[in-house]
Parts: sequence; C-alpha cells; structure tokens
Amino acid sequence: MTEPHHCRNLVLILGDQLSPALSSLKRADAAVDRVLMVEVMAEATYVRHHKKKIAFLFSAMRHFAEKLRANGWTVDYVTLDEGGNSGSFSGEVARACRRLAPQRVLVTEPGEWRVLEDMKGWAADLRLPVDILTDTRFICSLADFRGWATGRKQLRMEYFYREMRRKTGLLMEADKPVGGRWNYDADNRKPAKADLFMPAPQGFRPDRITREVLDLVADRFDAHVGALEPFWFPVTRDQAEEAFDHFLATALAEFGTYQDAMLSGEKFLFHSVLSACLNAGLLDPLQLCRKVEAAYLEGKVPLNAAEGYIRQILGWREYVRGIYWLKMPSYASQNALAADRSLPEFYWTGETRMRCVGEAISQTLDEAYAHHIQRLMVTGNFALLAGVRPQEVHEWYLAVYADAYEWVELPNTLGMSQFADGGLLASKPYMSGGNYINRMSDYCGDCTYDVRQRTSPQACPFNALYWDFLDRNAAVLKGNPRLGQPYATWSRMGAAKQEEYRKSAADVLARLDSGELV
Ligand code: FAD
Ligand code: DLZ
Ligand code: SF4
Repeated sequence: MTEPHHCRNLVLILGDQLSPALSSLKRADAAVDRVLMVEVMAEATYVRHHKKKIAFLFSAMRHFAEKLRANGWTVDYVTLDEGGNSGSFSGEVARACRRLAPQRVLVTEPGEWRVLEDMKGWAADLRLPVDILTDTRFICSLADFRGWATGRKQLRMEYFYREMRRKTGLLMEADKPVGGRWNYDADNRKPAKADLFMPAPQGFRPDRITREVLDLVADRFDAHVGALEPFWFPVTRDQAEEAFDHFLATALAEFGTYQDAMLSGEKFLFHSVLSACLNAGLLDPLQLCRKVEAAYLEGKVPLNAAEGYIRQILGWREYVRGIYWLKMPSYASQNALAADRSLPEFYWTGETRMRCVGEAISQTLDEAYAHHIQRLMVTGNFALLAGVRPQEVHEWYLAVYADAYEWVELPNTLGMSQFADGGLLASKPYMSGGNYINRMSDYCGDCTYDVRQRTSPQACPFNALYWDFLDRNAAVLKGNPRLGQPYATWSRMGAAKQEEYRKSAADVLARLDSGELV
C-alpha cells in the first residue's frame, strides 16, 4: 500500500475493466490522480465462482496494476489478504476516500445492475461527487441500442446485427453484405470427426504474480467449485492478443463449419476461448472484428468463418448487453414457463450417466469453459426440459464460467436458453431430444442410455423429456408458429403413445428429485 497522500480524483477500476482506453482513465491525469483497484470478498463470493475464474481475474488485475504503474500511474492495489480490507467495493472506496481525501471519485459504469445500484448511493454516503462514466468499450452504446429497440415489436438479434454491419462497414460492399448474404449459418452445421486436425488454444505458463494468486485462491476458496490447475489462461493484454493471433492462424478458418459440433474429449474444437479475456477488458471487440475481416480479405479464411465469428461479437455480444440494460431489473426474476424444479446436484459434480451432460459439466469444472453449443443444447437444454427454476440455472452459469458477468450471462441463460423471458430473445425455445445431440456429437455412442429408444428405462432421457416439456407447457407454447410442427406430431401420436412419454418423463424427473443417479 502506498503512503497516505491527497489526490485530486480517485479512479476506481473494477476487475472487468482492465483496458487502457477505459473512460475513467481517459478522464484522469496520472500526475495528480490515484487509481484504486480492490480484491474484495463480496465480489468473489456473491456466487460461488469457479476457482479458475477468481484466479484469472485476480491475476489479470494484478498484472494490469503493474502495467499502469509502469505507465506512470499511482495505483493503490488492495489485495484480498490486506489487513483492514473491508470486503466490498463500497467499503473499499470509503476507506480509500478517508485515506486519500480525493475531491471526486471517477468510475466507469459497471457490467452488473447490483453494482450500479450500490454505486448510485456512494455520492451521498461519501459526501463527494461520484462520476459514473459511460463504458465506451462496446461497439454499440446503450443509448444507440435503446434507440434501435424503441418502437419495435420484436427485438431480433439478426436485425440488430445487420444494423451494426451497416454502421461499422464490417464485411460490407457499399450498403450490401459481402457475398450477398448477411448470415452464413446454414453452412455452419457440420459435426466434427475425431480424425480432424484439432488446434488448441494458446496457453501460458503462470508467472510469479499468477503463482501467488493461485496460492491465495487455493487457500481461501477451497470450498468453491472447479479445478484450479493446470492454469494456462492469458492474464495480460499482450498474452490475450497473442492467443487471438494464434486462433486466427490455426482455428478461425474452420470456426464456422464446426461451430455447432461437439466431440468427446475435445473441449475447445475450433472456438477462440477468449470470452474471459474479452469480458475482462484484455481485448477490444471492434479490433478483433477488424482483424477477422482483414484475414478474410487477405484470403486466409473463408467468408462463412469470418462472418460467423464477427456475428458472435458484433451481433450477439452487443445485443445481449443491450437487452440486459434495457430490461433490468425485472428481467432477472422472469419465469415465463413457471419452472420450479431445483437444479440437480450433478451440475456441481458432473456425476451423471448422461454422457453429453457429464462431458459438458466435467470440462466446465476443469476449465471454467464450455463452448456455446454445450452450454445451450446440452446443459441448458436439459435444465429447460426438466423444468429447473431459471434463477438457479442462472446462478450456476454465473458461477462456473470464467467469462460470466451478469450483463452477458443473464440474457443468454434466462432468455436464450431457458425461455424465461417468454420469447423476447428467442422466437422459440432452444430445445431438442437426443437426436440433435447425436447428430452434432459422438457422445451417444458411449452413453449408458440409448438415443434411439424413446420410453424404455434405457432410453435417452432427453427423448421423453422433450415431448413432456411440450405437453406440460402447451398453454404457453402451443400458439407459437415455430412450434406448429412438433405440436402437430404430438397430436398425431395418439393418447397411448403420449401417455408412455409422460410416464417415462415422470420416471426421469422422479429420479432427479430423489437424487438418484440419472
Ligand atoms: P467463440 O465461439 O470463439 O465466439 C467468439 C466470441 O463471440 C466469444 O468469445 C464471445 O465473446 C462472443 N459470443 C459468442 N456467442 C455469444 C453469445 N451468445 N453472447 C455473447 N457473446 C457471445 N458468454 C459470455 O461471454 N459470458 C457468459 O457468461 C455466457 N453465458 C452463457 C450462458 C448460456 C446458457 C449460453 C447458451 C451462452 C452463454 N455465453 C456466454 C455465450 C457463449 O457460449 C460464450 O461467449 C462462448 O462459448 C465463449 O467461448 P469462446 O470465447 O470460445 O467463443
Ligand atoms: C468477478 C470478480 C471477482 C471474482 N472478484 C473481483 C474483485 O475482487 N474485485 C473486482 O474489482 N472485481 C471482481 N470481480 C468482477 C466484478 O464482479 C465485476 O466488476 C462486477 O460484477 C461488475 O461487472
Ligand atoms: Fe446424451 Fe442421450 Fe446421447 Fe446419452 S444418449 S449422450 S443422454 S443425447
């Protein structure tokens, strides 16, 4: 800790604000202002974050503080173990104000509603001006998103994305999309084969700072989920950029084609595994999109890959943030399907006989990472079909993924995956029986259950749960035009077959509720 010294502005930088171009830093002056960064128990425990997530963030924070110091800033960095650490943002800002008597506090707006609510009380509590500045690190400002959303009946990502393509000029020829189509998803549905050359994300050996953090996390967060080591994540901007360049050179070309594929033992396939870095501020989203566009223009990657990747960042990532801030705080408590089952314990342990779910969860516990289709069509799909309370599903996703902050996790979980917002984000629930998982992966071959059986005790649980879900939720979903076909199939099935499905689903759900191995 630095010696007491009055400063002009106190600049609080949060753990996911590790960007040199941060609005609060841009407003400040290294000669007279002081940066405050704090490791606090409240942030580390408001959900039981995965050990790797805490280690990643503390290490990235400590490295960022070093970088700021090297660039001439005076940084007060409060470690978790520092004597007197009050354990919360509010407490630490108050303590720093007593120590440094600043004239003003500067902070860039946080990524979570609950933190913003706290911050709004600081000026009165501290009797000081507290400037909460716009976060300019996103490609679409919240004001522009609100403008886009105003007056629209439906807020579909695809239309927002087209607008963003036009605005940024990414993959555009005058006012037309390059190649004539906005979206190449139809080319992106190939299952992967084990004999494909499989790239691996770039890993980094822990340095002294990371080792100290790993010891701290091992010591203080033993009760949290997940494996701490091996720890290989990038923790600095330079490393994150190196990892991105490695992805560009080794994996991007196949990203589109195998985007929805899943393969036993292959945790990363052709994904970039950079969301944790991006969300902590170690990478700049627009810069990534420009680099991907350049790789396409130089003929290094095909259009379906470049467009697919850019859509995830320019489209989905910006869109879910807009939705979050548009709809909070009521968004968090929605439960359109009135789902009320507890989250099965195996989400925390990986102990299930369902091979697909077991793979997705155990790699999540190992790496604090699973790719999108595992999150959506395996763990998310199962929770949706089983009728798990969306708020419990939300807490799980927020805890276990290194990239999880509420602004991005909540709309993905509650909206896209659990349909708890009643269809604001997705025009129909993302759900499937075992067939889809079988088509997109090699999991079913080695599973205890049989994906081809429908209602026997050996049948894949997804099969009966799928029909039972449609049946249970008919009052809400039957009128959905995109579900006309499955409901027609269900009706044609006849009463006896329907009853078999209901009974089989009831068996699975009873086993889940009693804690039996499913
Ligand atoms: P890639 O497949 O390489 O994609 C590139 C980038 O695009 C990602 O790094 C990410 O920044 C962005 N991206 C892709 N899809 C989305 C999306 N749907 N929403 C926002 N950004 C997207 N992503 C998070 O960053 N944090 C979360 O907490 C999170 N929770 C999710 C929960 C559920 C239930 C689901 C279905 C998805 C969630 N996602 C979340 C979105 C997505 O699964 C992850 O961004 C992605 O898997 C990260 O891996 P990657 O970096 O290898 O991504
Ligand atoms: C996620 C997290 C964790 C685990 N710990 C800290 C911390 O000790 N200090 C900090 O500044 N930020 C942390 N974070 C990130 C915050 O939770 C995040 O900044 C807010 O949720 C706003 O998005
Ligand atoms: Fe998953 Fe069903 Fe396939 Fe088993 S059979 S891996 S439970 S989809």
